[in-house]
Amino acid sequence: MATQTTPEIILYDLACTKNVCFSPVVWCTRLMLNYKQIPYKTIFLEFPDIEPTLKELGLAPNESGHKYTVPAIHHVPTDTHLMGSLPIAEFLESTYPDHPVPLTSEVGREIGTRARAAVGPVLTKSLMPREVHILPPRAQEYFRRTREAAIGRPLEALLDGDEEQKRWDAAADEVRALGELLLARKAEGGPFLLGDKPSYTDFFIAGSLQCARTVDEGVFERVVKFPGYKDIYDVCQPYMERKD
Ligand SMILES: N[C@@H](CCC(=O)N[C@@H](CS)C(=O)NCC(=O)O)C(=O)O
Repeated sequence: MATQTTPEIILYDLACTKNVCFSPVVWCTRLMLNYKQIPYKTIFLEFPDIEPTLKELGLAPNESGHKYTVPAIHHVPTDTHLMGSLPIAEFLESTYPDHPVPLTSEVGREIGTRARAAVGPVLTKSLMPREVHILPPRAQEYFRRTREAAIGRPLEALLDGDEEQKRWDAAADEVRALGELLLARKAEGGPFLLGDKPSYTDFFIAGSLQCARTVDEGVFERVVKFPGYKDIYDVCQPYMERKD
C-alpha cells in the first residue's frame, strides 16, 4: 500500500515472493513505524543484495553474525542511516516520541529471554525449511547455501520423520509456561503486556508470530494453540495492517 505522504523513513526489508514483510526483526521496526504513524517507504531486498546495498549506503558492518542485515533505515530529514532492529527502535523512540513505545522493562526482558530460549530454536527449525519456498530464486540459492552450511545438513532434514513433532513435544512445557506468563500480564490490566498501550515486547511477540504465519499457517498454529500468544497477536493487528 503506497503512502501519499512524503516518506521520512526508507525501510530496507527482506524480499519474499508474497511481497510483504515476513522477517520477525523487520516486523519489530515496521510495527513501530505503523504504530507511530511515521510516513515511510519500503525497499525490499533479496538476501544476496542486502550486503552490497547497505555497504553502498555507507553503513558499517555488524560486529558479529552476518555483516549486513535488515532492518536498516534511512532517516531522510537528518540523512541518518542505521542498521539493526534495536538501534533503530532507540532512534525512532527518541526522534518520534509521540505514541511512546517502552523498549525495555523487567517483564519484557524475562519474556524476551524465555521466548528466545524456548520458542526461538524450535520455531526457527520449523520455519527454515519452509521459508526457502517463499524466497525468489537467487535468494533461495543464497539461503539454502548459508543455512545448510550453518546447520550442517539439508534444510529438509529438519523435517525428517517425526523429528519436528518431537522438537515441539520437547518444547511444549516451556512454550506453555511462557504463554501463561503472557496471560498473567493481561490479567493485570492489559490488553497489552504493560497495560493499555503496546511495548516493544508486544511487537516482538506479534512480529514473530506474523513471520510464522506468512511462512506457514501450520507453524503459526503450533504456537497459537497454546494460550496467551494469540491475544498479543490479535491486539497488535491494527499495527500490522500495512505489510509492505
Ligand atoms: N540482530 C539483528 C538481526 C538481523 C537479521 O539477522 N536479519 C536477517 C533477516 S531476518 C538478515 O538480514 N540476514 C542477512 C543474511 O542472512 O545475509 C537485528 O535485530 O536487526
